[in-house]
Amino acid sequence: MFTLPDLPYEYNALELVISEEIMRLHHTKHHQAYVDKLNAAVSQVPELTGRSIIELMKSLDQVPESVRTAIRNQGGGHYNHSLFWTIMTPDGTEGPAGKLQEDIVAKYGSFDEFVAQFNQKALTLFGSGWVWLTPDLEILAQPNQDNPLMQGGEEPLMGLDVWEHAYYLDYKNKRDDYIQNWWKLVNWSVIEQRYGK
Ligand code: MN3
Repeated sequence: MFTLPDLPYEYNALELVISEEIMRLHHTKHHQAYVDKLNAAVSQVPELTGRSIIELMKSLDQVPESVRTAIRNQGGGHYNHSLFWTIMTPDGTEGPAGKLQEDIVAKYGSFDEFVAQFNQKALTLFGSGWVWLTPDLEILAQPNQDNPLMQGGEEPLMGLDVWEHAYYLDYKNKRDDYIQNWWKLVNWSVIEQRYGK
């Protein structure tokens, strides 16, 4: 059985950028619902019992068709949000630093250019979805609850939720403001650790 992970901070801790109301709804309602529906789908197929969420994401093509869409959407929702909570922290952190910083600059020319390209993908993603930074430092926009693991990729370093439920109560239709503000919360120490793995 999959369970809802605790947030690594209080619900009101990100209010610089994201209100307590959004955080509570997002975690206790949206993420909880992905967990519940994922468990319901997995319970229909005994052979899937005991598989980790990463294994499920990486082997969707081997999951029986009867539950494949459910596991893609609900399992994706569970994996994506579990990562999302960890890469934010109340006041953000300085960063990135070290090898991650060097490699981002080598690839994009500057950190600001990297942020600009990431923001552009987040702003222009039509409908609901996520923008990811992959371990080879590609910026990837994917619809719905899809993630790079489903395409044979490795675990992303970080991701930004651009579903309206992530920002609408605070930002209404101004996705651009949410995206720009979100960088204030990014926990680069966690992302650097993920990059080092
Ligand atoms: Mn969400």
